[in-house]
Amino acid sequence: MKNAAISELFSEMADIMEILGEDGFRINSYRKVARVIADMPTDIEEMLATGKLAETPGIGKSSLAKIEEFIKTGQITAHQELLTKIPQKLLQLLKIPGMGPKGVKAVYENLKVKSIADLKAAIETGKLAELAGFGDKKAAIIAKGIEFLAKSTGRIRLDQAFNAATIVMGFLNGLPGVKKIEYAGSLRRCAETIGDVDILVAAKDGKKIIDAFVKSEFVQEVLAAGDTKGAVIIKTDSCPVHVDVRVVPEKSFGAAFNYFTGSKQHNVRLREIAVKAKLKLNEYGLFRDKKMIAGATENEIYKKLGLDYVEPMLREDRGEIEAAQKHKLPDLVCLEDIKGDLHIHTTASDGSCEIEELINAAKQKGYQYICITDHSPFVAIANGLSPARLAKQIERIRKLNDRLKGVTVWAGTEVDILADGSLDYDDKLLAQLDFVIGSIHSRMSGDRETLTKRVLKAMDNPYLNCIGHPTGRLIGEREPMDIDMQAVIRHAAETRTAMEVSSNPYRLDLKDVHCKMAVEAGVKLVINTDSHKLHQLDYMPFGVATAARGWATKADVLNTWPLAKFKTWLAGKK
Ligand code: DGT
Ligand code: CA
Ligand code: CA
Ligand code: ZN
Repeated sequence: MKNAAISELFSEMADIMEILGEDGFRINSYRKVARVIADMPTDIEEMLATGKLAETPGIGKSSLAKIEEFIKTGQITAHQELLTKIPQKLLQLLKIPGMGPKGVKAVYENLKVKSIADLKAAIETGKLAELAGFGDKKAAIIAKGIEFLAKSTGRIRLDQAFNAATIVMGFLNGLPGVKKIEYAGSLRRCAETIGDVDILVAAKDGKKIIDAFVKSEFVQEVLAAGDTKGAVIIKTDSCPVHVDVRVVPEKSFGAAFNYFTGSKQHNVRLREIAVKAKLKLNEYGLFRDKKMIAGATENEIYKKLGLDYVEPMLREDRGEIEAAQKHKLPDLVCLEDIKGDLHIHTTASDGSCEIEELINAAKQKGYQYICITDHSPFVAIANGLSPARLAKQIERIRKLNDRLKGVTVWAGTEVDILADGSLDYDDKLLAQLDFVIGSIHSRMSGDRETLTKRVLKAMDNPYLNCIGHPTGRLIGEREPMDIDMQAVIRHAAETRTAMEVSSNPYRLDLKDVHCKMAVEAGVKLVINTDSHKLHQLDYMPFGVATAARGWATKADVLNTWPLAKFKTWLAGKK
């Protein structure tokens, strides 16, 4: 689908026009087109062919012509022309967290900044801080943003890695002689970012498979191609991805699967246990002298080492080896346990779905309940609901519920936690809701003490049920807030406040180690998607995996509970 690429071109055109100070009305219409296309669930080419694109609100004649041009030629002349009007490296400034088109325009016009290097210099000489609209604080944030950008290591998000694995596995699946295919490495462990994707194939003739793999059409660059291993960079919709493919004999598949799943630290511990038992463990099998005693499956390897089977999500050497020896591994929460999604936005604020669409989607997923949680007024850019609009929404949801079968819709909110720790609706209104998530969306760069106090104070509100995306990080884009998580978790236990695990692959917030702290403190988790679009409801497995990496069981996760039990728990706070 060319949707993403076209949407990006329109927003880039809008960015350039904004930097050049062109007509605001046109800029907005380009942004609108970008948004409409990004939200479009069907292939834009198909929409164009069937004439549906021309009827889509927000897409005028001139945009239509540009889209048509892109589909025919792979570029848009107007875009190319805009690019000639600005310095080549200027757009890179937009990648810095804290810099928008307005900021870029200001530094370009007033300080002649044409690149990130120029901007760095302007920060060092203090010129940026002197510029109207910036100041010391903002300059410091931007300096941090530049550092952050430089540090980003090329690791990719879980969703991007899964897409890449799907492409490659789909291809390998069609090759003759392939007995088994699995993904291993950090992807199988569902780590929060992925360095490269490791795929394992069981087959006799490795060379044939590697040859076919490195020649496949999605390959952009071949890094290595041997008899049993190929390493390449593949093209995907979102980014280039490094993929390693290894071919092993079927009788060693379990040993290889175990070895290449890692983590390295977990492997080291396993090998130590083997050595103590006078055995040898490597990627070919578990051996006593020269005799292989296990290797075809992971299960038999763990068993022969005297361990219970360890789920990949736990293989980080964070106590799982000891627990496996004592038969004390947790029975991890899994996707099938999830009974509802409790953080979803609708068109009332900044979501793109109607409540009715969400109900249908929830039914398809077999959920028993969902909760609608639009924003509160403080986040004006997200069209947060005024108290009156929220009251109306509550009424509407109650009416809808009367007619519903099989699934219950809760009226909720994602209310802003304001700078002083108070909530953005009054208690009287909050009291009418089924579920209240409180989140921080402003002044996120405050100091540790201020931010921690702010969260603790919010939890004291008797109507607050859950802290949403507690650290506010965006993987690869924004650092987490500096918060004393130990203190927050302790207070969550004291106030019967749950902590959210956001399944959005940019967030995964709480992260795994914080989930484990929460679980150990007896704090309940809620695994949500924070969906703004329909397809984002599918993010749930990422959150479940993150909670599982934090050793969470079904009992630790409120939205695996039956409705009545959940309600009773919630009632206990007030
Ligand atoms: P990544 O790709 O950085 O996200 O992380 P992994 O865990 O996928 O690491 P990768 O791709 O370098 O290697 C895959 C697995 O292979 C790793 O989890 C464990 C195993 N492995 C790789 N190198 C070593 C090593 O030097 N020693 C041991 N014991 N295992 C290794
Ligand atoms: Ca890897
Ligand atoms: Ca690798
Ligand atoms: Zn949200």
